[in-house]
Amino acid sequence: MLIGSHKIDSHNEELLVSHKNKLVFTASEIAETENIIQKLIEFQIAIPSWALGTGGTRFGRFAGGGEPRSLEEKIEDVGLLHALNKASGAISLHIPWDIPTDHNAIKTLASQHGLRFDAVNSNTFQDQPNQEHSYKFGSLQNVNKAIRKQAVAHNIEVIQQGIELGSESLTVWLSDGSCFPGQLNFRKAYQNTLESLEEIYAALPSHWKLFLEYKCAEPNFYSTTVADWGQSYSYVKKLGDKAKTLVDLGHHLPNANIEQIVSLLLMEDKLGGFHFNDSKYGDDDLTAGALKPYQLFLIFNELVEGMDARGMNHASDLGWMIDASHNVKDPMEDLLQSVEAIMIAYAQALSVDKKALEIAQNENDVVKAQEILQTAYRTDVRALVAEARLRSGAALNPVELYRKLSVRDGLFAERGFKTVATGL
Ligand code: PSV
Ligand code: MN
Repeated sequence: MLIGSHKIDSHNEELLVSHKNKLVFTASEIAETENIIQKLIEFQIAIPSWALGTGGTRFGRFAGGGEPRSLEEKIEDVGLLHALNKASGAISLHIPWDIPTDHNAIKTLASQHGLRFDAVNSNTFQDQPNQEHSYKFGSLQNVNKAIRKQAVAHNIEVIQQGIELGSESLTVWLSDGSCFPGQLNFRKAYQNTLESLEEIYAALPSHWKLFLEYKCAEPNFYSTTVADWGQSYSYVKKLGDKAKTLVDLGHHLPNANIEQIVSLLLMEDKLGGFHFNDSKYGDDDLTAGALKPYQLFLIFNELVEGMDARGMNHASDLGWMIDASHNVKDPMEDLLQSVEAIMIAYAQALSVDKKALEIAQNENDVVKAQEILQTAYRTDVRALVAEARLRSGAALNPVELYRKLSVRDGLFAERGFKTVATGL
């Protein structure tokens, strides 16, 4: 299924007058709107191949129907999202949930939709059919050398797949850890993991990065071997320049100050990328910005400040990915909402009066500092995000157009009601 540009144009025509009025008002409130719009046009967020089907919990999964049945259909779905918002121009694959059989054909299909391949993800948290050794007691940390070797070999195979597709990074997330005190010698688990990661790191092409994602708990509930940013930092620091920490917003203990973590990792040149989502209790994988949009803004405020301090390119120097899973929403609508929330937070952060903030900080003017941040947060920037879309040939209101064109009905007709996408 494709969305022709004439459909986008006629949708935009209907909304144009009202949009332009809002834009004029926004430009009267915010300085340097042109600069912000240009940055928004360049900013792309990768869609995870595992988020296009309905998510579930251990209690069940209520498939929504019309889900992609193959990697090709997942790429088509991301192509639909990108046609609607021109801000989702990349896909992140999880191996072996998505193994390309014909790399050239897959690459051609992706480029037809204007997509590139972002980080490839390895999976040593599940056993696959015909796998020799089980990961029940961990993979890279395992006390058994043969199991560690198998997990290392899998990661190297994922790198090979990524090379074929033109990816430039590998994300390693380990479920390794322990469920009970005494189960694990923490130091040995760390050392085994480090040794395994070193072998994987050695297989990286020179221009690649390795992202080491941390998570405080689940599926192990007593200890996790890469549990927090400090532990990830300790590994990536030892591995070398190409190794960086990946921050998934749902992977912290309650009330963690994620914006501070991000700021310090950037300062140390060890921030690699992001998995965006939102949460209330744990790794809830809810739509980005659905619960804590102010936190998302504060994170972007540190990102922009920290990237500018290092002269980094906002669009390309870090990996921007969504990692979410939707139990009750149409996954495509949810992803459109996540991308929108991320773009809004980024635009708000770009609009912060940084010079005034620096003066307020140097003068210990706490009230002024709060005023500056909250002015940026409370000024409606949605017209800037919409204008970036308009100029890129995307829809002024992607969710509205998705519904108006009955995209999901079209997917039901093409794929049926009983399809189930691979993933969690
Ligand atoms: C683990 O919870 C995680 O955040 C990792 O990024 C995995 O690759 C992904 O979720 C699996 O759904
Ligand atoms: Mn993640």
